[in-house]
Amino acid sequence: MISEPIFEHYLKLLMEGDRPQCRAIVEDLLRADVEVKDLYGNLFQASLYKVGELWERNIISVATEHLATSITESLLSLVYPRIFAAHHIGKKAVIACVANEFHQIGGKMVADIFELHGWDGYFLGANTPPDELMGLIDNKKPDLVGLSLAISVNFDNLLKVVEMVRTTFHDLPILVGGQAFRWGGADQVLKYKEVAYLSSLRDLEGVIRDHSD
Ligand code: B12
Repeated sequence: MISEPIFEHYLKLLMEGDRPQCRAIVEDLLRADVEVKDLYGNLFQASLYKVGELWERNIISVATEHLATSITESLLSLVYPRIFAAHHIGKKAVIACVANEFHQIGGKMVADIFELHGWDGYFLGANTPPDELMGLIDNKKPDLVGLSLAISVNFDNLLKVVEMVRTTFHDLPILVGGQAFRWGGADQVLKYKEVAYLSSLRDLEGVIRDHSD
């Protein structure tokens, strides 16, 4: 578990833009065998949510938020040795952020969690054009698709891509997630067959296990 003092210390360093010290904290946690979902959820996600709050209240600048984001993105790579060590089981997931969605860290975390469970996690990144996503699904033939949505303005883009995937790949399971759902709206996608909304990496692990046989 990540203690309150470690979190507070990390957050302070993150907002100061001190990447080496942030990195040292993460390396210590990894050496102490922190669970990746704990590191992602309770350190990276929680600190970025805090940064977002302070940015929204004009307590920190856009530059400070951008720096914190880029440090966090670079620290995700510290987990790669664990990801690469995972035994692969021949399952595939394609994860993408919907069109006009530039918040990509959450989707990247989701792809990493699939990898840790032995899946090939193909992460397409921010702002994925729906046609490109369809082409990749056709090419990779995944067992599951994940779609990430952080801002409510992009809800129609999510519905459009869910509709496209459902029409062409009738039974392919679709997972949707991201903080846009904090303000509701999941019911709009749940009316489609084989679509599930997940609010946490813990729930995601349960679903991955269910689809891993
Ligand atoms: C960094 C950041 C940006 C960066 C993103 C860069 C990048 N490389 O990703 C940039 C600068 C691009 C950006 C832009 C904007 N942003 Co911004 N941003 C943030 C910030 C500070 C952090 C985002 C983040 O990475 N969070 C951490 C991740 C790990 O959390 P997460 O995305 O929720 O993901 C987790 C879960 O939701 C879930 N999940 C996510 N996707 C999926 C998918 C599946 C399938 C599953 C199962 C689960 C899942 O798993 C993840 C791990 O637990 C947030 C603050 C916040 N609360 O997050 C604001 C925030 C999201 N942004 C906000 C806004 C308003 C904007 C802009 C509109 C600002 C502007 N005026 O230009 C633009 C919109 C750009 C666009 N079209 O997308 C608002 C959104 C408010 C709202 N109600 O919609 C927030 C909340 C800030 C705020 N408090 O006001 N932003």
